[in-house]
Amino acid sequence: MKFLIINGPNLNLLGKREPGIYGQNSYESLCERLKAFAAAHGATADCVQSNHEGAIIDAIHGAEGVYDAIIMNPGAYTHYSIAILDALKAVEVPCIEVHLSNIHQREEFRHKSVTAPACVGQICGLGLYGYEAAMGYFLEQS
Ligand code: CA2
Repeated sequence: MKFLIINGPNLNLLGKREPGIYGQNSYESLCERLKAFAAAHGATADCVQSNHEGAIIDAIHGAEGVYDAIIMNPGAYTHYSIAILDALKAVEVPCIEVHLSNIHQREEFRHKSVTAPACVGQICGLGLYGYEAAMGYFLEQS
């Protein structure tokens, strides 16, 4: 299986700020870990991070016919990007939404995901493991 891992705004700062919420691992180590997990299961994972909504939409469009599944943490776009919701609906590549933190234990405005309805499912609160759990789900389905 070929996975595309998309991380949205500010996730490039992982490990540099707010370690109490997002953990101590850097974005680079997250990608290394996910690539290693994929390889250990006979799969591949490409990682993309952007602070720009349009670039995320382009990555989703570009996944069609190239990747078997998307695993995406849309960051704060989760809570208001109808454009990302529409992009997910426009492609046939299945997506699981992942959040490092438990968005339901946080501010009210983080409880709602506008993008999750276009996803197979949503995993939150499990830190980096959430991305591996998402890959594990797709691997088991294949
Ligand atoms: O819990 C998650 O994974 C979030 O998607 C992270 C987003 C937040 O807006 C969502 O509500 C939940 C924020 C990502 C910010 O990432 C940072 C990482 C390190 C330091 C500062 C920000």
